[in-house]
Amino acid sequence: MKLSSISLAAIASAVAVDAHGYLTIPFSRTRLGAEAGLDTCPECSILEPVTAWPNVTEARVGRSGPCGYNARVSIDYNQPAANWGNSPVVTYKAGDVVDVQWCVDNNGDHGGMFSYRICQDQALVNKFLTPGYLPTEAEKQAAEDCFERGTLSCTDVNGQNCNFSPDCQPGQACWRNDWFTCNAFQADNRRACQGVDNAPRGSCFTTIAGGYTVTKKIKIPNYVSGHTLLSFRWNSFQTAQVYLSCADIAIVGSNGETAPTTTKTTATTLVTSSKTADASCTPAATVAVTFNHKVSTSYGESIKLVGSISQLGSWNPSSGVALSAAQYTTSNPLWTTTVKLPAGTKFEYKFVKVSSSGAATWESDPNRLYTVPQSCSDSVTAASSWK
Ligand SMILES: [Cu+2]
Repeated sequence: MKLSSISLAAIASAVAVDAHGYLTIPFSRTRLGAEAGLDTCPECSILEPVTAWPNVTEARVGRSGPCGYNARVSIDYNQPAANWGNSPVVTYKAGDVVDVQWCVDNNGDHGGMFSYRICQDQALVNKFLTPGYLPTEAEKQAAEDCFERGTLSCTDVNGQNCNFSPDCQPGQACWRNDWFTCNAFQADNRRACQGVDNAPRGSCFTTIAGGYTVTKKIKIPNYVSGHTLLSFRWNSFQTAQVYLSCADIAIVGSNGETAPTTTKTTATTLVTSSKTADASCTPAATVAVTFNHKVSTSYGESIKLVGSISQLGSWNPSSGVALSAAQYTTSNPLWTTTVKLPAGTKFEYKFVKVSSSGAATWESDPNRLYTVPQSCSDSVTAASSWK
């Protein structure tokens, strides 16, 4: 039928152009870039064109590295910046099984397989933790090879379903279950990657057509580091694309022990901030969390931070934390405040615009989520823009 063939062609071309996905939990550098208003398409950090299927490890990472390069906005996430990479966003315990999540856009659910990886060579990883240093392509590939060796196998988690994608046939390179699998992208009743959770559209943030969460469990390896990286890699089934992103994490030993100073290597000479690289310090009990929020306001309006914990008013705007407009300019409409919170505190929050008459306008759903990092640093910045 002519009409349906036209609409199918339109859908196919839309899918080929639009996409895609990125790591959201733990908070990836890409997510932080989006929340800072710097990355206008966090799902668009794409390595292309490359062989993505069926040999999922064949492609060289090139400029993308293990943390991703977003050509749309010219951001290289392999290098720390003001809003990401300076301290861990979460502390895990060796041997723990934890939830991790990525977000796939409705227009770019290409199916395929994905993996979570930790490189246990701290000297290689330190190249990606050094403010002002951009790793070379050789360093990016060396780290990527290390991350592939450090693949956190799906089957390491007891009881987790590690079924193969129905698109992989015995004898194909993709017939493996250390990686995680999406459902077949052609499946009409339970689509590809979004079929993993069957969560509603908009359950996570993408800019193109609304995102769907994809949640799995990983087992944290027996490796201790005050600051390292969790890298996410998704190989598309449908397009010649690979998606890479990474999150800054810390890992303590199963009894809470931190890394001995001997794990420091010559690469730490590149590190200019001892705060972010020193794995031997004492974890901070209280962390000063600075919220930098960009939102344009009119004269008389103010911004409050309101959330699920008592320090943030227990969802009551009149008890929320007022932000300061001391640094506000028309070109950089920055509202800011710093709140001291116990390390490890988890909460939900939103920003609220309060008019001169006292009327409150809340940000749109979903609520923002935050976990105060448990790390050596006693201060951290959370950047965001009004949504
Ligand atoms: Cu895509």
